[in-house]
Amino acid sequence: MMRAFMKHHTLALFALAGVLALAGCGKQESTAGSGAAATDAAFATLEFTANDSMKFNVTRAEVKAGQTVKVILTNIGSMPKAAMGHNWVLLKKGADVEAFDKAAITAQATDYIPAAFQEQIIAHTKLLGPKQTDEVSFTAPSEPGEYVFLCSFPAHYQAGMKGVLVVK
Ligand SMILES: [Cu+2]
Repeated sequence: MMRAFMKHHTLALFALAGVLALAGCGKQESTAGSGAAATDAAFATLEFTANDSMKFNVTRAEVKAGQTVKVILTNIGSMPKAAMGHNWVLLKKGADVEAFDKAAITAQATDYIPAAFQEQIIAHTKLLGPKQTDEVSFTAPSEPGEYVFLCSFPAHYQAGMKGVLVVK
């Protein structure tokens, strides 16, 4: 009885090891700053945090053209949303970032996403209060280059809450 169990157990372990070895092949991992980033040919996940000092943990991240990208933003601060809310907004190439940010100041009703600039946005998360998380998935642009992301809460971009998504 015990022997039969052991044999079965050993086989199961071998099978598991085989699966893990397969999973390890062909998968590339890369890390941008202190944020975790996992990429493969078709899919990339980028994790960002935002804090009470108006900073993203990662200010430069890379994806491949045409990749499906999932961005996860977590507000790790503790100040109230009305005073220190954060979002993650990715703008199209050639977007007027300064003008976008200026328009965002008066867009409180739409969580600081200015309606007039909707067509300059590739993707954005919700505006997050303390300890909240949101994620957004989008297709990376087909055109390689540098795309600006920012937090559009008033004054945060000016304080440095911005970064670059590099499309390779
Ligand atoms: Cu912010």
